[in-house]
Formats: sequence, C-alpha cells, structure tokens
Amino acid sequence: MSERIANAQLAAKLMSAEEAAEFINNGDMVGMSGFTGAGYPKALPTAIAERAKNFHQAGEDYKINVLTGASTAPDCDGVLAEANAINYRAPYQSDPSMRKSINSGEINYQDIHLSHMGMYVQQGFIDVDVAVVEAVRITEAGHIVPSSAVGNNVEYLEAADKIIIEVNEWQSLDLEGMHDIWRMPHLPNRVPIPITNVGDRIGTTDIEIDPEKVVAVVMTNEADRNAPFKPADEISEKIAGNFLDFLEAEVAAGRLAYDGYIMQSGVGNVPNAVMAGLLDSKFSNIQAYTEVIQDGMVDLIDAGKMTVASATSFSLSPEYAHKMNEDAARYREHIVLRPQQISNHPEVIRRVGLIATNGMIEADLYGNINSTNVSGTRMMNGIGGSGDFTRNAFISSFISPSEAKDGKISTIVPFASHIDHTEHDVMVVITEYGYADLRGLTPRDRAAKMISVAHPDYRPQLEEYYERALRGTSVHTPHDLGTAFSFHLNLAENGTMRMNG
Ligand code: 0RQ
Repeated sequence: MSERIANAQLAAKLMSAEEAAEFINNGDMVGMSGFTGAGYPKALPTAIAERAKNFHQAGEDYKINVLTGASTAPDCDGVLAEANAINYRAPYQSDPSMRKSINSGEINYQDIHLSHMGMYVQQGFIDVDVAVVEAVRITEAGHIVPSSAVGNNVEYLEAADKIIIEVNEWQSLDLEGMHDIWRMPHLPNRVPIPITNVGDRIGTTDIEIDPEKVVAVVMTNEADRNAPFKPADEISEKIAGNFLDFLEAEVAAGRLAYDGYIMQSGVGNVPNAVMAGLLDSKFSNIQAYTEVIQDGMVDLIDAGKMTVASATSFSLSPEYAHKMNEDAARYREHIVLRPQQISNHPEVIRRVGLIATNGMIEADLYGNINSTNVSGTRMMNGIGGSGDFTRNAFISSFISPSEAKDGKISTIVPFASHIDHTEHDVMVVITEYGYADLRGLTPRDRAAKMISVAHPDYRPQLEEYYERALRGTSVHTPHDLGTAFSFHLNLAENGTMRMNG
C-alpha cells in the first residue's frame, strides 16, 4: 500500500495495463475520464488498441464504444481511432485521426451537449459496461480522488459493471480538495442544485464507488496532453479588443459592473487574447463559471483579478500545467472542479448570470451559428458545451475571425450550412471588424449588423444576396434559397466562396 493507493482491497487489484485491457470485450460501452486533453486514461487506450490489432490480425471482430467527458488526446482517441478499435463515440472529440474516421464513416459519432451526457447514462439511455477513470489517488476508504478533470466520472463509475482505475503519479496530490463532487439525484427525486455563487462548494472532494466492481488498478506516470497555445496574432488581438469594447459598452449602459463580471470562455487563441486584455482592464473580482481552466485564467488569478473559477477540467499549456502541479495547494483556494453535469448545468448557468463566449465555424445573416460541420457536412469537433452556455447565458456571444483558410472562406455567410445555435439564442457576434449586437433586433435589422462585421472582401456579395432575398414574397427572414448555398458550393468547386446570382 502507498500514499497513492491507500486501500488494501484495491491495492490487491494492481496489474499491468495489458492485463487490465483483457476485461474489455468486443462491443463494450466504455465510459472514460478525460476532458479537453486532461484527466484521460494514459495506459488503457494503448493497451486496448493493441488488443484490437491482435484480434483484427486473427481475423476476429473487436471494436468498443467510447464515452468520455469531452476531447482527450492522441494517446487516447488517436491510438484507438488508428487501430480501428472504435464503433461508437460520444459526446465530443477533437482528434485529427478520429475526425478523419468519423468523416469517412468508420466511426459512428454522436455529438451531444456536454451537460446531457451524464444524464443519458444516469437515466439509462445508454448502458455502460466498463468505467476507465484516472485518479490522483485512492483513499483509505477506497474512494477515488479524480485528477485534472472530473467530466462524467461520477455517472460512469455508478453505471458501470466493471471499474478500472488508473492512478497517475504525474498528477499532483495537492489536487485533492479542489474537486466538488455533487450527485444529481435520479428522477423523479431531482432537487435544485444548491449553487448560488460561482465558488460554492456543495459536495465531497472524492468519489465514493462500489469497491466490488473494481477489476483492475493500473499505475501510470504520464503528463496530460497540454498543447501549447500559439502566440496571439494581430487578428486575435483585434477580436479581443472588440470584445472588451463590447464589455465596456455594457458597463456604460448599466447592464454590467466592473466588479464581478462572470465569464464562460471557449478555448483557443482568441479567448486567451481576451483574457490577456482583461489583465490590463478596469474589470476586477472577475469570476469564471465555465468548463475549462485555461492559462489566461491562471494569469488572472495570479494577478488578483480573478477571485474564483469553477469548471470541470483544465486545458493548460505544458508550462502552466507544471505551474498547477507545483502550486495546486494555493490554486485550490480559487478553483473548483465539478462534474460536467454541474459545470454546464442550464439551471446554474442561468442563475449566476454569465457572459458566454465561444468560437464558431460560421454565422449567417440572421445570427444562426454553425459550430460543428464545415460546409454542412464535415464534422470538426462537436458542439461541446457551447450549447449549454449559449442557450442559458445572461449574454451569449461568439467570437471568430471574419475569414478562414487564408481568406478563401467567409465566416459570415447567407445561410449557415448547419445550425447548432439558432438566432433565438445568439445575442452578439464579434469579429476583427467589430461587434454585431443582435439583441432586440428583427431578422432584417440583424442582416445589416452581421454584414458590418464580415470581411470587406465579402460584404458586397452578402449585400447583393440580401437585396435579392428582399425581392421575395415573404420578407420576415429574407432568403433566396436558390442561391443561399452557392457560397459553399462554389467553395467546393472553385476553392473560394463566391455568390451565384
Ligand atoms: O483550421 O486548425 O486547420 O487552421 O477551423 O478555427 O479560427 O482557430 O477557431 O479554434 O475557436 O475553432 C468552431 C472549431 C472554432 C471551435 C471551432 C477552421 C480554421 C482552423 C479552427 P486549422 P479557429 P477555434 C467551449 C465550448 C465547438 C465547441 C465549443 C469549436 C480551425 O470553437 O470546436 O464551443 N467549437 N465548446 O481554419 C472551414 C470555416 C471555418 C474553418 C474555422 N468557416 N470553414 N474551416 N475553420 N472556420 C468550451 C471548450 O472549448 C472546452
């Protein structure tokens, strides 16, 4: 027994990843830990991939179904996709190999709101055979202290017939105390979630499990994925500047105070540039009720600008992950990691009154947003938590460059080729050309605002489309369906967006 495995019954289950993988059979539904490259199992996925290859070489079927919190890493989603070991995957991924297999039809992918996944399992929409969960340690009582992500661990551990625990020595023991585990009672016994303030702690710091279900414990010592961020470029900085102008205008209008702004933020360069901008702004006592803790939030905490951040996971660069490991005891005074059903819960999101800020693939003239499918059909990542936050925010916003792929693509289009967030949920769209505040505007008034944030190269074509659409017989939401998708069709044929007309 050790500090990492302090329970004798579970210490007796220690074995190699290869031995543990033998508990996972063809066709099993496997619920894994892991969210945005943090807290995913580091050893089992490779062992399962090897097992799949051995079965395939022997001419036998072997594919599993994989649920996680959200995206994982090349040594989880990547190795499993490359070994052709996955039949069904949910609720979110962002791995290049897996994306390829999803788009070629080899992997069946269900793109689910992140707040719904745990509920799907809890309510029996999906049965889980095996839970594979990374832990910082196993306590004396046999409970699991989760690592850098909580995700859907609670629901998968409860539903699974078998449990495999990976204890990762790379993860700091000082993460213990950062988690807040609260179990959503099953229907019909649901109760209000007792969170009124972002930092409220309402549960326990570890997850109680049925020790009889544990079939294997595996030791690892591997870092999380931790992709470094690209340095902010000129366009990200302009978008961040426009976002901050929008916040300032909200303060001027009396709808927001400099003290106590509550953010939700997607991950990436633009959100990081926004956070860098907040460091030098008049905003203070900032809070985050979000899904992932990013570098920019750590900087805001260090600068005394952010008092508390609630999330379900980290998504840090290697440098910041190291910093978190070194100083987790201090950071846990400011950070709460919750199950994703709670970090993304509509009830709490609406109550705390946050400003949601997410990325997009494209937006149309009326503010419908495509977050997932390039040209309506090629899956990028998935909706993630963007729907949970957008639908329920105090203010919902999307931030994006006005063009993609070196200007061949306009991210403002006549008609979104796939819609994840409807015009009814979207309040503000921000590009490097400014912000389109769509609140209180009818579709016709929205079109002018949306064209104003499009790239100047594309504005004439968008105006032409809108003028033609206005000549139709129904002009509440003007469209000319015959040419609506010619932007996308010409991109496929000619490599750049052009409007037919
Ligand atoms: O491609 O990587 O090959 O250069 O998409 O685009 O502009 O860097 O922006 O990283 O924010 O991604 C919607 C995908 C945007 C993301 C999406 C190409 C572009 C580039 C990335 P390259 P950017 P982002 C938040 C809640 C759903 C999940 C979510 C996302 C790549 O924000 O997955 O919000 N959102 N979760 O070139 C073709 C277009 C394109 C396009 C961009 N119109 N057509 N390609 N790209 N627009 C919480 C968390 O995140 C955890």
